[in-house]
Amino acid sequence: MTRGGPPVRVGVLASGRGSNLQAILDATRDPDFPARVVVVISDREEARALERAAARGVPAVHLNSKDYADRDRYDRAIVGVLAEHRVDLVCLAGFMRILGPGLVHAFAGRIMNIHPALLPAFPGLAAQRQALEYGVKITGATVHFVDEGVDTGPIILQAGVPVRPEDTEETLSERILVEEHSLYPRAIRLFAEGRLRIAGRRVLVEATP
Ligand code: DQB
Ligand code: GRF
Repeated sequence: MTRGGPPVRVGVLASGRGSNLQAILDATRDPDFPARVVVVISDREEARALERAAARGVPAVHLNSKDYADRDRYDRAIVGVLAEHRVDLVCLAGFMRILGPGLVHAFAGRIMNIHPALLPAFPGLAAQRQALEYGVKITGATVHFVDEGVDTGPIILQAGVPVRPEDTEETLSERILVEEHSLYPRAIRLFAEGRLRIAGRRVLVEATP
């Protein structure tokens, strides 16, 4: 099938392992996928995510927050790199720094994050451990738009994952990660197809035109 318009240009922000980045890169190998990763930015020089980007010939940029006087200046450096690469959509994939209002507004409605729980349950850090400690029977993964709060933005897609009695944080995280890897590319595709509409707290998924 031929597609409408040029591919959406995605910038990925990642701090660590980069398995979600890898899932996105793998999805974009399909020439029919309507988006391309054009830059990967990390706050950590040793992030595996930067190696994964470089291995695919995608520009990999390390921005050290210690080189900037405050959060706003650091965020402005991120915006600069995103703008330089003409990024349309920003995807946080294990990015461990909170985005300040300047960055959020510069890309309003065009920043996504993936969280390893069914939001609004278990926001913040160590969501899988929080779910185990609470004793829920079902947790999961959420892709949401990013707003000025932490893990509070409008929800795009969710997938449920059972908690097993024998689970540890590691086994549960692994089961959730499988869902994350299919969820994130689906959300990016919907965005790139122009099918996501934010209506207050709700994200409406429109039919294929
Ligand atoms: C995260 C949720 C929480 C943290 C990091 C990532 C966290 O508490 N880190 C320690 C503090 C680091 C710092 O001070 O920078 N999930 N930005 C906005 N909204 C979000 C989500 C994540 C990252 C940045 C969001 C985010 O929902 N504005 C990923
Ligand atoms: C994932 O569990 C994601 O939900 C969370 O951070 C982790 C990142 O893993 N935001 P990876 O770096 O994509 O492998």
